[in-house]
Amino acid sequence: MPKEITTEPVEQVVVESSVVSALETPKKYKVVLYNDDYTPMEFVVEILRNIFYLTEGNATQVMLEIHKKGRAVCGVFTRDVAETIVGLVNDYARLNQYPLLCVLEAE
Ligand code: TYC
Repeated sequence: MPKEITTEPVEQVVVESSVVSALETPKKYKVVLYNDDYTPMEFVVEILRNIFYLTEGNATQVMLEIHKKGRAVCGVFTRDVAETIVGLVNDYARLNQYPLLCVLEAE
């Protein structure tokens, strides 16, 4: 005699709105570099290669975009990563006595 198949009622899942928001995709932040008249082009390329991990070609393109247009988005990251990058860039620029400015912007 085959066992009778019974369907268990599906447990209702109640998710509070605070839990839902915790599960949403984390916000992203743009990391932007600004042009100035004193920071050497090679220094900006070095930063774009060593901190943003751009290739030499891409780093040169982005540096020239900043030089010509005044600013450029160099990458998009989660908040923690963006804050860390901004700190590294500004600290390294100041250590070398250049006014290079790096900021983050919410997407
Ligand atoms: N304008 C700078 C120069 O001519 C080069 C430069 C590029 C500076 C990008 C900052 O974010 C920058 N030496």
